Order: sequence, then structure tokens, then C-alpha cells
Amino acid sequence: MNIDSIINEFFKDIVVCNYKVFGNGHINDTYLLNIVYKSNGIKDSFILQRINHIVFKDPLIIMKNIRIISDHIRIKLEKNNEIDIDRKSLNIIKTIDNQDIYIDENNNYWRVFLYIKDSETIEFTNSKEKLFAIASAYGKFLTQLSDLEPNSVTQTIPNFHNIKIRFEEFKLALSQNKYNRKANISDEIKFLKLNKYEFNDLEEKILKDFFPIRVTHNDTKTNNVLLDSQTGKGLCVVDLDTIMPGYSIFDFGDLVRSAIRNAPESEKDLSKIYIDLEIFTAITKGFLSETRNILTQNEIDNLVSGSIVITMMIGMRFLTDYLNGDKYFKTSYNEQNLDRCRVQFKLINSMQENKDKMKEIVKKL
Ligand code: GN1
Ligand code: MG
Repeated sequence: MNIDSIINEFFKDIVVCNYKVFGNGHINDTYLLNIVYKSNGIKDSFILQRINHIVFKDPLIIMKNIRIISDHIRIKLEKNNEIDIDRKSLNIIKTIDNQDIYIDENNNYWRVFLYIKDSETIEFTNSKEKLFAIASAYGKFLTQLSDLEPNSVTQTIPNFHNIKIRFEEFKLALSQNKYNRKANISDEIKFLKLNKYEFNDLEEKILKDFFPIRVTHNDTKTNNVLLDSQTGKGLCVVDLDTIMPGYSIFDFGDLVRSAIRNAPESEKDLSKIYIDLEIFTAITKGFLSETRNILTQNEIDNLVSGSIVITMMIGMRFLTDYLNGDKYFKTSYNEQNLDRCRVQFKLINSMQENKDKMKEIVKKL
């Protein structure tokens, strides 16, 4: 894979260009490019990504979704006379052949975005201010998209948050036991058996159309929001590949899952993993401050169960991938997916212990 030749498909007339691996995504390959134009000496930075087309079967559909979303947000920002709009929505850079994606000779899919300057992302933190800003950004994003017809975006991964199908995938991986890892996960299997009831109630509500289907982000980790490095305020929600019709309770829940642990996603010391109610309050406050006018009572009443269930679903996805030999999520050591799963399950225990208090906090806010 020759990155320089890929870069030449997007830029002509450049003299200096360097790039480095960027970010911590588990799926795509991401690089930061620094470029100087030959004609005028102007410097600029961009994000280059190779889309994982094993995970995203149709990268062209993703780009179509991203265009729809970014244009929609941009129009809203213009209407509100907001400043700095180029830092508040994604800018897709076209190839020199005027395409949103470049497909190389090995069938890899490449895209480029304008890099949003003076911004930072957070993997984990105990700063309530930062978590409030991140939660507000996701809340604002949901509200900005709330007048879009859900079917105007296409599903990029079918059944992404389908509880039942994720459970079936886990059971299949367990029965196949391709890598002989089943013996290492007896506690986790017990945990799932014991806690399956958490799935059942929400599954039933979803089947009964209890929640409106919205255009949702579906990957609301802390590190998918850019914060302004000067003001600390939310600038732009990124990683729009999983934008699909979905449920707000899972966007809130995945945010809680990722924001609440002040430790890496695969932390080995589980005593560090627990829910801090003050942090939960900051996240909830931020999210609700931007979504109060759109959420239904049913959605609000189920924010806490949404958090538990999405954490379980993602924990189970890590476990499934562990059984399948780490084919889906990038890993940097052998047991990382199992460690990631254990963190999620520990978090669920802590959420269950604090469920009533969490619900009380939501109610109060
Ligand atoms: C993946 O690409 P990244 O790291 O933002 C995954 C999410 C998981 C997350 C867990 C397309 O997100 O669903 O919740 O890892 N994305 C996809 O950290 O599967
Ligand atoms: Mg992602």
C-alpha cells in the first residue's frame, strides 16, 4: 500500500506532504496529512482514511449518508448565523477526478476530510466540564437530525444494534469455538445467562414500536466528538460511518458506556471500573440540555436501561470477536477483546447497583 500514490489521487501541485497514523478507531485506518501547495506555499492538514470494507460492505453508501448529514447540519448552522461553520461540520475533499472516494488497485477505499484545526478528542477523562461538552455535542447532533426522515439515510451495517441478532452471533461463535477460547470465558458466559433479562424488556419494547426511529449516530464514544482546544466547547461530531435509522436511548447509552469509565476500554484493573454518579449527572445534563424538546417520555424513561443494554451488547460483541479470533476489532495484544468485554461487564454490574439512583438523576434533570 503506497500512501503517497493515494495522496496524489486527491491533491495535485503539492511540494511537501507528510503523514502519520492518527486516532484510536478500532475499524478504519486513519492518517493525518500535512500538505504545502506548490503554487502559493499555503499549508493545510487533512484526514485520510482507508475504509474497512469488510465491516462496511458498501463504502459508497457511507459517503452518501455523510453528505446528506453534513449538508443538513451545514444548512442549519448557516440559518442560525453561526460562525466557524467549517469547523462544525465535516468537509469531504474530492479526488482529482471529482469523486468522494478513491478505489485503489487492491480494491481499498480511500477518502479525505478537511482536518479541523485547534481541536482535541478525549479517550477518557474525569473532567465533568469536558464530558458535559461531549454529551451536549451528541445531544445537539441528535436534535439537528431530528427533522430528517429516518429513511433518508441508508443502513450501513444491517442489524447493528439488533439485540437478538447480536445474541445469535455470540451463540454461534460459542458453538463453533474456532480458536478454543471457550474455556477462558466461563465467567462471562455465566454473566450473560444471569443478565439476559436486561435484554428482554427492551427487546419487547422495541418490537412494540415503543420508541421513535430517528437518524442516530450509533457510535457515540467520547473520542468521536471534537472539542475546541481553546474553549473546551463541542465543535463537531465525527465518525459518521454508522449513521443509520436507530434509537436515541442507545446513543445516550453508548456515550455513558464510554464516558463513565475513567480508564482505557480494555483496562485490566477492574477495580477502576465503576459508575461515578457525579459524572453520570454531568453527561445526562449535557445530553438533555440539547434534546429536551425532541425526546419522548418513553425515551427519557428508558435512558438508563438503554445504557445497560448497549453496554451489554458491545461487551458481547467484544466477546464474540474474541471467540472468532479477533477478526473484527483491531487489537494490540492477544486477550484484548476479552479485557474489553470484562470492562463492559464490570460497568454493567456497577450500573445495576446504581440503577435507581441513575433513574432518579434522569428524572430530576
Ligand atoms: C468501533 O471505530 P470505532 O472504534 O469508533 C465499533 C463500535 C464499537 C466501538 C467500541 C463500525 O468503533 O460499534 O462500539 O468500536 N464500530 C463499528 O469501542 O463496529
Ligand atoms: Mg467508529
